[in-house]
Amino acid sequence: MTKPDLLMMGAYPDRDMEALSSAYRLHKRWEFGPEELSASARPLIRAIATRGDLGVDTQTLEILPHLEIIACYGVGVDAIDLDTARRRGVRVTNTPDVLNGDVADLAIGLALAAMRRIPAGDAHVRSGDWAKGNLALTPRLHGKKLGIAGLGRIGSTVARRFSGFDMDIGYYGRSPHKDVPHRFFDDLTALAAWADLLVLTLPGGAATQKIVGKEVLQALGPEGYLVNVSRGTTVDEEALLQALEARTIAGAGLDVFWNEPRIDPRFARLDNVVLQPHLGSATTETRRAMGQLVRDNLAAHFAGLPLLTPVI
Ligand code: 8YV
Repeated sequence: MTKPDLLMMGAYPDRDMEALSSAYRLHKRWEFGPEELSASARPLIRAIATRGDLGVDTQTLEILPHLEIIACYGVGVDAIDLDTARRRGVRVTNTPDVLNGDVADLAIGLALAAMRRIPAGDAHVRSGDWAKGNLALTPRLHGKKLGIAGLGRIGSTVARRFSGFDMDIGYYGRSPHKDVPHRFFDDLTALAAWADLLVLTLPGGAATQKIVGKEVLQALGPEGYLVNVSRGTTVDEEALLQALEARTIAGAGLDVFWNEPRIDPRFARLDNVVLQPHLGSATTETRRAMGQLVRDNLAAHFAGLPLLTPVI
């Protein structure tokens, strides 16, 4: 059987590249721009493999007349033009659940690092400044009020992780979840005003764009901390930078930004923010599971079997 033609929007780990190249005829986008996809290759492409940070734009969708499926290496599909895919009858899959634990772990790490100032403590020891004196005391994390914006799969895992910190937990979402012992807020500003620590686990996309702006940050207040492990687009970044510079909020732990990886240089000049390069799911175990799920969804599609994790 001839190998189906697969357009890869970005590289995957070697393990996945080897497995995919044995089952598909690969067209690697990073070796040419979309407009350069040869006229002869375009009608051959039946599938796309992409990543959460890359997605698939409308122009690419429109030049592939026989596209059947897009498999996303990531849970977030906000960078994929789902409306055009749906209109074209193109299926889309993602990699949910396999990364919940790692993203939640990083949320804990960013909260502790920002509130207990772990990077500053590490630098204080490495520089030898410890011999000159101790760092200032910090606020504690345990026993404080945790607000979670978006109690989905990742948000629920975050709640479970933090429940070991004896924290009151409240959450914001479109509607309350049944059988959840946490306090529901239908207003994000009200949640921020109540919380000491606000963790963002919202999906990206137009519906949540800049949902955390000046008002929410002012409500979080000068002793409040923000952790973002969702998408940079959920935050009005100018408002956040001003809030950090002016100490309108106490600090933040950020794994996602606008314009990754070339983020606003003002972040690097701040000592009350901990920065990570979008590492939420970046563990060997999780990336291996994500790659396997991408391959299993593609294999199911070409075998005419039900998709494992369909989005549309
Ligand atoms: C990326 C993510 O997919 O799952 C997501 O939505 O953002 C990440 O897991 C990953 O960084 C690979 O690009």
